[in-house]
Amino acid sequence: MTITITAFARSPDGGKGLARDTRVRWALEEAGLPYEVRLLSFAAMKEPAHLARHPFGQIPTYEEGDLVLFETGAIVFHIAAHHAGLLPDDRDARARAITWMFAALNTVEPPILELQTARIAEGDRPWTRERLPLIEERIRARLAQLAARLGDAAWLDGAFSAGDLMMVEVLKRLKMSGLLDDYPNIAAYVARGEARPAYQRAFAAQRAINAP
Ligand code: GTB
Repeated sequence: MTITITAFARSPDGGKGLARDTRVRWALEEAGLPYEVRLLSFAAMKEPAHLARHPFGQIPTYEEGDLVLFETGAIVFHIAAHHAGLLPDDRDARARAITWMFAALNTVEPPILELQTARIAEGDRPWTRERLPLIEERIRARLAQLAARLGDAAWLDGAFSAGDLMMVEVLKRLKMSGLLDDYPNIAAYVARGEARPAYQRAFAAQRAINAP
């Protein structure tokens, strides 16, 4: 069955792979699944045809026959649950890998998104100067905890999993901030994820559309 995802017709990041279609492309590449992409302008994302796929008018979405999904956590989990390569077979190891997916989205990503909002959307507000160090401190606290858990392991829990895919996707947004510099094992973890051939294919595919 054909899989179709949606993505920005032109991502504001100019092909740096920061928009969330990259994590879905990466999961599809890890699973060895071909897919098509429907490119959308910002205006088209708010039109009824797309709102029927995504109630919040965002990308990415995922279509497979009659199934339509939104939310990258749900999409990556669906891919991982039905295809080999992203979740272990062992019941307990599988549950732990899923836990890391939730940890990435619910515990690590929120302060990183706050930083982006403060810098970009609220950068000209008078409170931003005082707020930024507070947000950075919350991010550092999470990075320190994650660095302690990761130690010198290659991945978070044994073999590479959808938990690592999601964690690397969330962390890579910090690369430009310099915040990863104090956590060399996390920086190496992100680089390890990005070096995977499946990630490279996903990155190249979005870059082919978005690079200026
Ligand atoms: N929780 C949802 C998920 O995980 O699927 C969040 C989806 C989401 O935020 N989608 C964004 C979107 O559609 C694109 S990824 N935004 C348009 C809108 O809400 O109207 C966020 C994003 C956008 C651009 C960059 N960038 O250029 O650097 C990075 C990340």
